[in-house]
Amino acid sequence: MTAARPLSGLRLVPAYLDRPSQEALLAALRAVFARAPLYTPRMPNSGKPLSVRMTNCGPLGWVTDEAGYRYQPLHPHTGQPWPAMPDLVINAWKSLAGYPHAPESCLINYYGGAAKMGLHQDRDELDFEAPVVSLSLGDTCLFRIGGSKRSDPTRAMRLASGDAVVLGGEARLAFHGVDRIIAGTSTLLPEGGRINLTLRRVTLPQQRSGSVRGRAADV
Ligand SMILES: O=C(O)CCC(=O)C(=O)O
Repeated sequence: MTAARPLSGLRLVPAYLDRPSQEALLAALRAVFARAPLYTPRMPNSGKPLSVRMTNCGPLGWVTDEAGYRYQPLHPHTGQPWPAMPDLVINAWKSLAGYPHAPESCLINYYGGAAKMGLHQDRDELDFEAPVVSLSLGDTCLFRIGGSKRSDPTRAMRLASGDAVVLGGEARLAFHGVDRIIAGTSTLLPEGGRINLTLRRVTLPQQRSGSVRGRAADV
């Protein structure tokens, strides 16, 4: 088996958030969930439900359903704008992204004990100069990352509560996913499971539009 080679632009920051910051972020996210409830997203075309539940905060939210992957300003079930990003989220982007413009989307995934996410690339954004910044809360997961081709060798990393990951440079278009959640590894979420936040710039800095169709959905 070929070993995965190191990826430039992949940065793991263990314990980026200490426990009090994790608790503060969780409280802010509970307020987001009250206004923009977690829902079950569906796969393009087939409509098959994903195993994660999702919501968003920030001006644009990433959604998927039978019509495809896309960013949009409204929650698909409530029809309301996504709530603002909590300050802790914006501060994480400022300190980790190394990118001069604000994030436009914070996708929030909730993984119950059996949830996972298949290998995929994040390519529904127009600006690949901006990294994707990820924050993890709750149970540890086994995160898998490979290269820019689906067939590239992959490696697994454990992401624990409070860890941050930056996918920039060569790693920006790396295939990645979540193999599984390791139950009972954190006491942060009383209900168990894991919350992951991914912060993204969606548009090119000089432009902004109401809805950005995903490249994957456009081909
Ligand atoms: O949960 C994670 O760590 C990864 C999430 C992810 O890949 C995504 O939302 O695109």
